[in-house]
Order: sequence, then C-alpha cells, then structure tokens
Amino acid sequence: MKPSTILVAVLATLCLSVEARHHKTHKRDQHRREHAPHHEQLEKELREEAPKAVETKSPNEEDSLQTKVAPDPCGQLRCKEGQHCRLNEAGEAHCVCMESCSKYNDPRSAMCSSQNVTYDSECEFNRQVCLCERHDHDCIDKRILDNEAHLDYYGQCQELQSCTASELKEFPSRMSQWLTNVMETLDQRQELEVRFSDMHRRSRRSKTPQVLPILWEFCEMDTSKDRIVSRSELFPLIAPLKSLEHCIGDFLDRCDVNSNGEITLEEWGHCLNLPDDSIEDICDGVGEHHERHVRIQG
Ligand SMILES: [Ca+2]
Ligand SMILES: [Ca+2]
Repeated sequence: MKPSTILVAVLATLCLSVEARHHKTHKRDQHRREHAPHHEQLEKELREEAPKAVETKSPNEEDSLQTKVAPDPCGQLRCKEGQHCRLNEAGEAHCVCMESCSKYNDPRSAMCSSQNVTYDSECEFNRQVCLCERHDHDCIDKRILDNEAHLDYYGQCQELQSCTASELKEFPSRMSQWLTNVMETLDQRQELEVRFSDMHRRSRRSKTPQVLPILWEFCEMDTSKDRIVSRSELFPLIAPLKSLEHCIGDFLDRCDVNSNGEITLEEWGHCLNLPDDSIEDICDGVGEHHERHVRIQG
C-alpha cells in the first residue's frame, strides 16, 4: 500500500476513532475508500510497469510470444474513468461507457458531487459523465457536464456544518497533531519510507517534533513531485474527511493565500503556523534544519 493511501486511511481512522467508529466495519467499502482516490495513479503505475516486464524477455522468447499470442488492441488504449475498452466489428479498440457499476447498496459507498448530487459510487458518477457526454439515453441529468462538476466527498450529500471562525483558528493545531500521530503510527508499523523514518526518529527528540510531519505531509500530497499541491492532489485528502471534519475545506482554501488553486510549500507551512526558518523542502532527502537542530541539542 502506498504511504499516501495509508495516510488517508490513518487520518480517517483517527477521526473515526473519536466520532464514528462504526464506519470502519464494512471492509470492502473501507478498501474501496482507501484505494479509490489512488485508482488512477495505481493504474498508471501498472501501465508503466507492464512494458518493462516485456523488455526483460530475451528476443527469442518475445518472438515466440508474438507468434503465439496476438497483441491485445485494448492493451494499448487508455480509457477515462467510467469507460472501458471494447473491440468494434473491425477488431479495433475504442473506449465505451461502462455498461454498469457494482452495486454496493451501502450509503457509505456513495459519493457527493460538487453539485450536491449523491451518486451510488465513484464509478457511477464517472459513468454518468461518459453517458451524458455521448448524449446516451441512459444519461440521467446533463447538468453533470456543467461547471466542471467533480466528486467532492465520500458519503451521501448532507448539509455540512459550517466552520466557525474559532474552529478554523484551532484547525491548524488539530491538523498538526493528526499528522504527528499519523507519522508515529506509520513509523511503528514500519510503513514510512526509510529516509523519512530516519528523519522522524531524529525529529522526535527535537524541541519541535510537530514540524517534520507537516513538511512530510506536503511531500505525500505532491504526488507529481513538482513541489506544488494542486486541487486534484488535495482530493484524496479531502474526500474521506470532509463529512467528518467540516473545517477541512475552509482550512485548505485559506492555505492557498493567492487563490491560484495551488498550494506551495511556503503556503502550506504558513497555513500550519510554521515559522519561516522551519519551512524546508525535505521531499528529496535529509532535512538539514532537523539535522542541525538535533546536533545543537545533542
Ligand atoms: Ca504536484
Ligand atoms: Ca497558492
């Protein structure tokens, strides 16, 4: 399991452990929740890995494979979420809308869209986008194509409590405490990357143990590794938490100080009340600040 997937799971678990423990009981649903946001990423990784596996075969092996098994035209085609590959009468691959999605019959499998419409599953939302784009008679409501509708959070749509000014003020310290707990849990389970685990063990002994988990979380969110957290990179963090932590949306909006839809490391650090001299890019390796800090202490 990827650390970012585990992070979401543990964050959700930390909330659930306090407020809604019963949500954890449905294992299949939990598995889906944990994996759905990363589905696209995992698929991408698998696609990238697949050709490497073929490259390792000797030329003779490959020749014999090609004579025995015709290449699957669908193997080369990438379809969007809610679609899958089908061969037409000429044997050519093309993407079609999924005929159906698995039915979970469980409100916890549902998703609420940015238009405040509940869908039975993430698959069903994407399938409806496909059907409506293609003017299919199974399209239920064409408004799904308006204003870049997207999935907002897991669960049925509900009236989300609004975040008060005092809750929003307190949120950075709540977030910071979660991240500290998450990093500790992952380290205990030996599920942190080794470099982060080493940094974590050093930072735990420092005077500011909450700094490292905040810097680490930025690296976890930035899956594209461009040192910018985009809206789509925030989705895996927001979706499982929004119905449980009603301030998370407002908090993340506030982090994006210049409202350009992206959060930089500096914006993230300030949003979590880190002093300027603690905001350090640790995504590629050893945190110098923490090294220095521990050495001074030691
Ligand atoms: Ca990024
Ligand atoms: Ca920004």
